[in-house]
Amino acid sequence: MNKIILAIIIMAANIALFSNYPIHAEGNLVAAGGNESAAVNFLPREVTINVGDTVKWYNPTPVLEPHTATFISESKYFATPKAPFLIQNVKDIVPVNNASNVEINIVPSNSSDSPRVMIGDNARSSLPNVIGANNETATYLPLNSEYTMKGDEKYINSGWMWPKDMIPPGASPITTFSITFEKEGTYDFICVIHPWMTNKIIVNG
Ligand SMILES: [Cu+2]
Repeated sequence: MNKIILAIIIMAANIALFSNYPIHAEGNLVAAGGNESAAVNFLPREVTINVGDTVKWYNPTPVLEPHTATFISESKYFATPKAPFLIQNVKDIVPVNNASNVEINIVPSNSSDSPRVMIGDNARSSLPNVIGANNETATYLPLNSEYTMKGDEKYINSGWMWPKDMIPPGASPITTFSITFEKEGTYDFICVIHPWMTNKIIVNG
């Protein structure tokens, strides 16, 4: 079985603070040709495989920035990194680590029953999950999942993949995601944190 490894590359040009980092290229990775000024991208830019092959994503960037590999069938399945949640039956919300520079964002709501809204992490963005063809709710996958794609899913998300050995405190320790493709076709995917990161997998029968 063929295993393709896809990397997420941050090019040096647009990131002044980290301007000395080189392009990573390991194993069968190839650096993107053409426009090398793209700030953040998947590499290689396009992947052609056969039914039964597996593609594995990881994040080789030297900066503390997560990325996702996310397949979205309709725009309504786009998952923002953060979302507003009504606070119901919760008295106090305090940071676990008071030494950190963090504070929960609470804003007024329009609901008289739940007068407060908390801005919090959206698990549909940050954790591996799938919405199947006949579902509206998500099935959460193990961290660093190896998922077999049927091809008709509404939504498939890797969760936030961090650079290996650079997982920040409190974040889910996700560094990889794999998909085995069972059906031929062309599958576009994006990073939900940086939606301009786009790429495609072409699966031949
Ligand atoms: Cu990204």
